[in-house]
Amino acid sequence: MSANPEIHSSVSLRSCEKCPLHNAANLRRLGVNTVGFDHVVALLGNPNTGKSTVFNALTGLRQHVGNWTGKTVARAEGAFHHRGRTFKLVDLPGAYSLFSSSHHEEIARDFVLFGQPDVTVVVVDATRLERNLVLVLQALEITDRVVVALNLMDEARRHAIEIDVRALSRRLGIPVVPMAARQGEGIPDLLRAIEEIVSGAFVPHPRQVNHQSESLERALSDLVPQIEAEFPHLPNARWVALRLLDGDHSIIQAIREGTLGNVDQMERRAMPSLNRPGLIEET
Ligand SMILES: Nc1nc2c(ncn2[C@@H]2O[C@H](COP(=O)(O)OP(=O)(O)OP(=O)(O)O)[C@@H](O)[C@H]2O)c(=O)[nH]1
Ligand SMILES: [Mg+2]
Repeated sequence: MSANPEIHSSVSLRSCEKCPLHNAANLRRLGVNTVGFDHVVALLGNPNTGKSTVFNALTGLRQHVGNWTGKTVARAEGAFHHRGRTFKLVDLPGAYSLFSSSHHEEIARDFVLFGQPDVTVVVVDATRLERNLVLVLQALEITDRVVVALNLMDEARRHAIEIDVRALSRRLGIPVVPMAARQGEGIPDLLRAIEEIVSGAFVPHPRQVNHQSESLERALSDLVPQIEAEFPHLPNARWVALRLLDGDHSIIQAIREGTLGNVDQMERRAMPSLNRPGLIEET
């Protein structure tokens, strides 16, 4: 066990002397105790990229992990403490896109859009970078405060896939942290990147895809003020307007029902049979 009392005050790590997470000094895993949190961090990503593995490493909880897609079906919440700040960490179901609308993808999208996370960590499969970057760029349309957790680097190395992490970070304008979460590799760097964003030490200047046309901009300038008037607390009315113009049924329905922006109500509608909590247990 660790000489550092900070690591083990709440939930113990098994055989931790050998793992790199042992070196994540100042990490205190708080399990399900999210009381009095200072910041919210969301874990977004394609299915099966290691989101729940990261979640478990940081909170000490045991979200379901396995090598097939679609294991996490609803939002799961836990907490950790790092260098004077308490974070609520939210594990989300896997999503290929924030535009498509399987129920699981809706839950992930609604949380990133309306849950107002202080940082959204997009967990990316380093062996499928190109496909995974679609979601990163979509997340950047909703929020600037994104960190890419470039996970499964051990697999990438095994397949001799080389990634210029610095260039990727520069091109995206956000931190990119190489990781092998199952082995605990990169966890301290991920914590540092999250801290730099919430403290303002790093201000992301994300690359955004400009795909708007003049007619679309006109439609948006008509629609956005109406949405803002009706839902004054929405964090990103422009994105909602884009979804409406695209005919997104779940957003249209949420507006009709008056639930737009309420993540709990929207999640219950996406998954009526949902019975939370019950997905996680402490180690
Ligand atoms: N080799 C390797 N495997 C990993 C790593 N991180 C996670 N895994 C494995 O990848 C599989 C998927 O991990 P999960 O944490 O369940 O992935 P997820 O993104 O939560 O999956 P969904 O909830 O289904 O979207 C599991 O078998 C993990 O043990 C890593 O860095 N390297
Ligand atoms: Mg999961």
